[in-house]
Amino acid sequence: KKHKSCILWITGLSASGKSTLANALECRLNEMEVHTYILDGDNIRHGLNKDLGFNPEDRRENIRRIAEVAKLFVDANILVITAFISPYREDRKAARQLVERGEFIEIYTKCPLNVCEKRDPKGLYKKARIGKIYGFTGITAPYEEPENPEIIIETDKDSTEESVNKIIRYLLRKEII
Ligand code: GGZ
Repeated sequence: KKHKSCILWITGLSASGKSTLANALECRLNEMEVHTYILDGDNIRHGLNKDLGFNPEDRRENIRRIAEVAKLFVDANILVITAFISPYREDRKAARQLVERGEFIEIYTKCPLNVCEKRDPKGLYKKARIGKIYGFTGITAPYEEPENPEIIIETDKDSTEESVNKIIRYLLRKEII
């Protein structure tokens, strides 16, 4: 079955649901015989970008390299899903400009900070609050909200299934899949 490719760029706070959404989305797309690849912290920050930390310059370089890799996947006609905080508007814009218009789909996993902080699956917010992590997004480092994302998912309100449906409908409407 033939399909086009694009970058589904998921941005949002730590514990906002980026990885959960990426994985559920990949499952559904694969059922539809769409070829996908997820870029996330596990396969990027532990490999290609293991020389990078979390200061603003390193985050910028992290996102720049990820965007370049994502572009290669688009060239290979694989629908790429990225799941990084990507806190800076300017860096997301630069990523968008690497590919053709319509090939970069920004998905904002919108979730109030207090909800993310309550979830705190890795205890990182707690560590940030007591000063054991310096420069943690949302606490002591900025997160610049997307101004015009193609899709907003309110992860404290919408179920994962409904969120996946919303994205699939978007991709069908744009005739990407
Ligand atoms: C934010 C941090 C930090 C700091 C470690 N700030 O919830 P997680 O654990 O699994 O996801 C977070 C991940 C963020 O990496 P990204 O590559 O997505 O960030 S960025 O796009 O800003 O470059 C968190 C963990 O790494 N983590 N220290 N200081 N998140």
